[in-house]
Amino acid sequence: MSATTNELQRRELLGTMLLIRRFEETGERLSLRGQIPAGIHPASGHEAVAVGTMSALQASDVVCGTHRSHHLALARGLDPSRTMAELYGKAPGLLGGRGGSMHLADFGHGFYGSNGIVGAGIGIAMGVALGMHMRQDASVAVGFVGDGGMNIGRVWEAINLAVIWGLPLIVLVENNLYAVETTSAEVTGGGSIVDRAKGFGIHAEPVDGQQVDAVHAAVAAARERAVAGGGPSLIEAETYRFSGHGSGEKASYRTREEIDHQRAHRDPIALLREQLIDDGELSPETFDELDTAAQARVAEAVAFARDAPWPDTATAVGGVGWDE
Ligand SMILES: Cc1ncc(C[n+]2csc(CCOP(=O)(O)OP(=O)(O)O)c2C)c(N)n1
Ligand SMILES: [Mg+2]
Repeated sequence: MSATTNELQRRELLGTMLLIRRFEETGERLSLRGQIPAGIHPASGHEAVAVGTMSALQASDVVCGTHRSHHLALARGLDPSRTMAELYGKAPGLLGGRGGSMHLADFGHGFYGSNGIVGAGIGIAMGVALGMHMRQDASVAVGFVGDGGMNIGRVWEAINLAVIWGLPLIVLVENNLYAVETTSAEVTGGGSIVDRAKGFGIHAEPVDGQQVDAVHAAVAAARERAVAGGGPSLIEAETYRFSGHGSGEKASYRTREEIDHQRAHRDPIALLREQLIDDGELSPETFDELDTAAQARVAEAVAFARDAPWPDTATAVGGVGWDE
């Protein structure tokens, strides 16, 4: 994969970003109606980070997510119907309906899971990268983490090990400015995640997380460096979540004006749409067709999940494959 995306690719990336947006909007609605049992952490607004990253990876690479990972799963190519079925807790879900939103995984697609423990994905990705290093695989492990997760001690332990062992690890920070209701700028000592990372000796750089091309280029370069033996990288992608921390949140920690401003000027889908139209690579009609296709795919996923059977209660104790 090249460091820049071509015309066809960029339309495909836009289609996947629309799929994510429609999936998240629908998921939030269904969660509020109680059809998806439990809340979810929607990632509307984070689409360019997910799609820009995954488009720069190879099939042999491994991705570890966070508690907010539907966008990562879909961008990695996991089946939308089985992903939605997992949110519903139904048997054909990715993990047999036993995990739910925070436990999406598909090892066959190199997706080692979303994770309810903040920061845990970096330790898992570091371990995967160690395995790749020992086997001399030309692959990388990407661990996603939020700005809040960058204040977790074990994240830095994992980064330190990756640096001293020269592991093919990419730490992808989705800095959406908040950790639940906490403003990240107020709790980030030193003021900069990238500067803190440099102190650990890891190659670190910021990227505009709302520009899919910029994310793709940064990850492609980090990947190239890692497989050439250049060690780990940290990429801090500035993004924004348009929804609350979880579905149904009544937010008092940020203003309506801020959200409206972000939606008007920093929507990654609108930015890519504009760019492609300006470059003569997309017409408004083609955009609408991509959007209609995304909505139809999500409707199909919802129907699949709604009509699917529940997991067999006889296998509930100990889980699938449990040996008495
Ligand atoms: C170890 C741990 N501490 C606290 C929590 C509770 N918690 C869940 S999400 C979250 C905020 C995470 O913020 P950030 O890393 O910025 O990710 P974002 O939600 O913004 O995507 C917290 C504190 C948790 N799940 N795990
Ligand atoms: Mg955050």
